Amino acid sequence: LTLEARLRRALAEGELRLYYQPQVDIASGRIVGAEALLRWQDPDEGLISPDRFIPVAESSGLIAPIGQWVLEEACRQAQQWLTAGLPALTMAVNVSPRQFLLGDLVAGVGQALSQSGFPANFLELEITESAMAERPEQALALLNRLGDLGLRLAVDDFGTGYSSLAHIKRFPIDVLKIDQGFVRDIPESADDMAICSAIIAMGHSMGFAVLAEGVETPAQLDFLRERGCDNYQGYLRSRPVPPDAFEALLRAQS
Ligand code: G
Ligand code: G
Ligand code: MN
Ligand code: NA
Repeated sequence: LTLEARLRRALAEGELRLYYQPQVDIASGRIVGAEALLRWQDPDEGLISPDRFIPVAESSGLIAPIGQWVLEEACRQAQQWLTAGLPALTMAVNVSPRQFLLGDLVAGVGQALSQSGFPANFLELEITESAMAERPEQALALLNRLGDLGLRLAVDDFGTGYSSLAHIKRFPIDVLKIDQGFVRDIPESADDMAICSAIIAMGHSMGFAVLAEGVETPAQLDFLRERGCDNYQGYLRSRPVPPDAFEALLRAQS
């Protein structure tokens, strides 16, 4: 069986899972959000990383039903935590470049929100800057329609793609996510520290919140706090974990 055929079966047989990684408010240390990260629990191979199957999903068109499943499952889970009385969280969902430009994303998001009852203003879509830059006029129209639904928009992997600040400025963006590649070598790399400082200052001056990814050490966190970065994700707080483990993290702080 090809990977594509196996992936098609995985979707039908319910072998896809969402893991969740905390998004932490740097000032208070509290978990204020979750990024949903897709996993494939294959009966033979075990857990398969999205790095292996998202490209296949994108080239085969399976990204549409898989992306829709992710949206619906993330909203369902977030609403369940809300109903259970846990503090409200932003739920961040990755949207692949192909899924972004496919066209029916607005309808799909609307459906995930209405069937779950999850409030739109707590849903955040993560879109890479390259996906936004590929067809900027189409992206602007789409981002405006998504923004009109009331949800939040984040630029994923910021600093690594081919975006122009002229576009970013016109897009209805809420959050810049600093790519983990700029965080990894702090505090050894003066260049990376300068880049992070610049992104934080520029993001704030344009009215965006800034989140740093891939934070693994207290020294990295101290640097980001000192520079006024708003939020972080990374192994320092937690790896992406299954829903029950994430819920335990939430209960431990409430
Ligand atoms: O979770 P890491 O855990 O290994 O994710 C690897 C890559 O897969 C990252 O680039 C991440 O953005 C991407 N990814 C994870 N989950 C999803 C998803 O639900 N949809 C899309 N399009 N990409 C995802
Ligand atoms: O492309 P995106 O930024 O959505 O993907 C996030 C990826 O980063 C996932 O594969 C996730 O598991 C991984 N990740 C999250 N936190 C850390 C971290 O602290 N260190 C490293 N090396 N990877 C991380
Ligand atoms: Mn992401
Ligand atoms: Na990222």
